[in-house]
Amino acid sequence: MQLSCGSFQFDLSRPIVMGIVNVTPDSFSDGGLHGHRDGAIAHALQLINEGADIIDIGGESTRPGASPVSVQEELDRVLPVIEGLRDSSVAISIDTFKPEVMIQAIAAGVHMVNDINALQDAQAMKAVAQSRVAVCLMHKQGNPLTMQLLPDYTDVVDEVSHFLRARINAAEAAGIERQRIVVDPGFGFGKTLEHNLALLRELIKFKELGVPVLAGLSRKSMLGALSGQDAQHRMPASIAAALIAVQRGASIVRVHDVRATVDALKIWNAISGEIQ
Ligand code: 9MG
Repeated sequence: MQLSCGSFQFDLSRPIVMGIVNVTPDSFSDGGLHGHRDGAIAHALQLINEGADIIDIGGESTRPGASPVSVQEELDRVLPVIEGLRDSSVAISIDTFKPEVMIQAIAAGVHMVNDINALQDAQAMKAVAQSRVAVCLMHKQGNPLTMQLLPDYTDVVDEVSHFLRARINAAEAAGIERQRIVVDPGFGFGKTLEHNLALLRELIKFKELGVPVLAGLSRKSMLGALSGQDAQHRMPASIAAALIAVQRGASIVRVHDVRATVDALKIWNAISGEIQ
């Protein structure tokens, strides 16, 4: 399977790693004028050095209960980081659901849009359709402020799959070629632990959608619930989850701990054939 990502072309016969860079006030600031920018760029360069294939830059937290930020605030956070990484050797992804942020990030040179809203906003769809960037269409139920209050599904795998198929069809109808599309079941986005486990157990079913599958499990609360560890101590659980996802068909894993994930995948690659 191939992924066309702006000027990058990924051959997904082996899983690839997307490293997470959150540009939020609590992430990198040392109190200085350029604390966010410099800290985020340094962190991204470290993740590239550790083997990340894609860097996902986000300026607004999407954790359950997170407060929204304005378009201008998000742009002020992410654009300087995108500009600082423009000449790096890897693909840059913008993690946003705001059309205006997508438009400016694409103009600044990103290769991918990671939209937790799956391009349901018409302006977001248009922004991606008019470009050459790849897009990750993610499923969520509700919005980050309220989504964990009462997640409800009859058959979570079936419903998420149905939603993602409809979003692929809408994206193709808008002019986004299939080779530019990735789907993601959205672990933790309006899902209970049981929903998340069902999605991971049956992840292989999402391969039927015919586009690469991205899995984001890194440090998530479902791993805390299972391991009893707080977010800072969830690396072993995150590596296990990434390996299970890859074994069940994920082509891209979105992670905080790039070096450890890359090492684990080297072992997986050594004993596996191509992804089925
Ligand atoms: C922004 N973000 C946080 N978690 C995520 C996940 O699981 N997938 C994607 N695509 N984006 C995520």
